[in-house]
Amino acid sequence: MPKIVLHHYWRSSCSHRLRIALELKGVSYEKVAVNLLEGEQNADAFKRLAPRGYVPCLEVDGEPFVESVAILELLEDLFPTPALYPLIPKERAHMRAVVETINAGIQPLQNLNVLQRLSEDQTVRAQWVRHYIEAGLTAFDTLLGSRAAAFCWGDVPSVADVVLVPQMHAARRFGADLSQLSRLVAIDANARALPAFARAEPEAQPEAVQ
Ligand SMILES: N[C@@H](CCC(=O)N[C@@H](CS)C(=O)NCC(=O)O)C(=O)O
Repeated sequence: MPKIVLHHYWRSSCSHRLRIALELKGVSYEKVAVNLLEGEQNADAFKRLAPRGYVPCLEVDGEPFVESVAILELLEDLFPTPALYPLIPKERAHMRAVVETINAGIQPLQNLNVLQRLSEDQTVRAQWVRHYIEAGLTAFDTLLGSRAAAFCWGDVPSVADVVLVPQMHAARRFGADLSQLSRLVAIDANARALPAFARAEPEAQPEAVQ
């Protein structure tokens, strides 16, 4: 078993994705907290691991990896069971597309330094974020089509749930309107009822501020 170290922030949705995947796959790992509100992501020591100054960063036997979705694929390769991606190429491509509606279509637009550059006004920031969350999650739900059941892709958790749950957490935090997204609300609740998802929750991290 390689030595795995996760550099993360408790409320970062990209970090939350990796905690879920590591827990689902039963991988033992150490956590190093990076406090984004105190600017620790911009410290030289952290930027030597993650040059853009973003969490998460995952060290595998001392080798740093960045970009959470690339890391999810690395974890799938290193720890294939339980599988979080479909094996059928077209289904795998559809799942990657669903993942990107959040990874590329929502998360970058709610990122801390983007909001700081956008406006000092919390109301402006909230309206901006809610727009992208509601539009992106609506597309996510449509793309799931008839695959959705207890989870996004049928009856077992997949990488689609791994990215959905952190995004739903952020949606609630930013006050997005989820009234038209009852299917995603139910899937999110089903996933969070599982111990692996519960252990990965932001509020379950020791440094969480309530
Ligand atoms: N595409 C990157 C995005 C990483 C990212 O945006 N991380 C956020 C937290 S979720 C961050 O570290 N923000 C620090 C900042 O904005 O200064 C990934 O998926 O890992």
